[in-house]
Amino acid sequence: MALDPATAPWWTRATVYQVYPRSFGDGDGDGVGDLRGVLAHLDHLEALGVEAVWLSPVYPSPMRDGGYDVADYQGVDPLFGTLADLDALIAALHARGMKLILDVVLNHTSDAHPWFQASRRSPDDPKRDWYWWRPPRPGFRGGEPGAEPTNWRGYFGGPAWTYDATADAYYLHLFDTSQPDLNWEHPPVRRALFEMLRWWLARGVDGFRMDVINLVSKDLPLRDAPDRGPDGLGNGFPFVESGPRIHEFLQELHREVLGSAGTVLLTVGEMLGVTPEQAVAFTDPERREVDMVFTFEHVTLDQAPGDKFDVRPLPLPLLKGTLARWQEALADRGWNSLYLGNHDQPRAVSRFGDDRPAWRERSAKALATVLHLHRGTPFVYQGEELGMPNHPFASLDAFQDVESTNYVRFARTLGLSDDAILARLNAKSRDHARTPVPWTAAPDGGFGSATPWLPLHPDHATFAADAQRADPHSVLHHYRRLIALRRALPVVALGGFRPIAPDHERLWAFERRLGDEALLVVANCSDADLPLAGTGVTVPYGAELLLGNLRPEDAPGDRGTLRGWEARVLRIEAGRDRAQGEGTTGDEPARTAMPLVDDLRRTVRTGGRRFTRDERNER
Ligand code: TEU
Repeated sequence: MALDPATAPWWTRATVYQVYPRSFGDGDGDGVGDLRGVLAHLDHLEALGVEAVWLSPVYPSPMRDGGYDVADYQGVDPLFGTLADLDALIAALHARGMKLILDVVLNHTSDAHPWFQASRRSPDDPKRDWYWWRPPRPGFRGGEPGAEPTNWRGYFGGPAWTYDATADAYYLHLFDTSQPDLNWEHPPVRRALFEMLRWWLARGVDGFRMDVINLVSKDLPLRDAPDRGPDGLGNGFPFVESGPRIHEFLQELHREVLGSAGTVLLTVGEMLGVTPEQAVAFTDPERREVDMVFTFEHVTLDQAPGDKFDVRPLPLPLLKGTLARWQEALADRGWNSLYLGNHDQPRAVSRFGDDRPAWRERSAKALATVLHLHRGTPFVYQGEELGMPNHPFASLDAFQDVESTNYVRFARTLGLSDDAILARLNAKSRDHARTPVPWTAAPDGGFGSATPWLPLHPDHATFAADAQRADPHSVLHHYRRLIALRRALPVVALGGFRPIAPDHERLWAFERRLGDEALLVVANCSDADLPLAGTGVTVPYGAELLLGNLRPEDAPGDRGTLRGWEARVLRIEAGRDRAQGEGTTGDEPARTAMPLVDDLRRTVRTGGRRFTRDERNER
């Protein structure tokens, strides 16, 4: 897309930080993070340089699914504080030049929501059609095994239908039994949701992260899936992912809601099973749907089909090739989001890097370097900027997440031993992302509660935020530099992307180019030295190191060799890069730890218009 740095929306050069409030900071010492805990750490976010905060749900909720089971869309659960606290957070973020992206769950509510309570009461209730009610399968009685109206499996395992005795009917829930799906076919549902979204805009939120938004259009009539898995259930996902009316619904939402905002919002739709080609249609600005989508493709590569906990090795060419395909598909129209972790995924450094003590810090920086030098809007998940690893859970009863506890039951029916199940959950449970953020080395990690709802990492002192703040070579400062680089350099935000050496098993390399500005990014995704000669990477004479990830005390490789998990961002001068032979390493400094990005005025000498902080889009 020929995006002009002068007019491109603010989010093309912004980085978004995700706060999962249960685990960020505990303001009242009850063991669960809250809004006052978020307010207490705004210095951290401002120093990091993120432009927006995506806040996971804080609505009143029975908390069967961490608050993604919403009982009231227009309030705050007492566990997290009050609506006044949320208003205060919005105001405090704005005062610091940051924005708030609200997480909205529009596909389903909690079964405790008054809409569902009314709906289940009787077939004549005005809210009856707000959800998906169906009679038992013909020939079966309600509640009998096999009586479900379709054979679908839910995303958390088990049948996607539950019999409700009060209603004397089944309701559809693609997630937990306590999360009934809303019926978007029924116009009053959409009207109510859109009115609610306008209410939040009027309260000052700057955008929406839309939970599983591409599930809201179901392929009708609801019917059985052809296949059946070992649990006897069928795969109904193809009937609900990006269904027939999804584009119509999103365009209606855009028309009815987003147009009423006074500023340029950020909207990101979380989309299951979406292809890059579909993503173009969702994010092409001319179609007015969403600004970007969260794809799951790159976070489902390390698993057996249909079972995220059945972990498979992930060859580097598959991972980088997947990201490269998304870069290419959305190069001319649409926009990518970029992420390696969130509250549903294991910790990025444990999954894609190397979390052994010798490599944790450097591999976390290498992964961040690679991701943040792609084209798109990066999302940093809380703790990722500290290089937080997975939690070493010791037993199955230590897990709290509904997806994990359901999986324990399912895996036992497959005959897996408890040890095998524990190994799977220790690789993939959503709880890894949900342990408290360590702010200090104190026993409570500075989180604010003696006994937090999930335990602190036993090694939390080694990656606590305060020590990293004091250490210019920490993972934290590396993230800060990456975020600053995107904001300063149009080639990072908007430049074209070209993969290099796509089949190399250890080297992640690519080029970015905008006009006569070009960057070369190289990262060694292994713990062994990696000579560049023969890899296809050409580092031209005059290449200038913008950012590396070694510490000053680390032994540097020679110019043509990357040390274990070393990553470099090099600026190459226009016209020089193609002229040199392979393996040339030119003037590139051997020592790569210098944080040159700290003084961009010095390092960015030639051409290339720079972004300035004031370039906000107002409409
Ligand atoms: O996630 C969508 C979703 O499908 C994830 O649950 C994902 O499939 C799974 O975690 C990967 O194993 C969203 C929210 O991010 C998640 O927290 C909610 O549980 C879910 O929707 C239901 O609202």
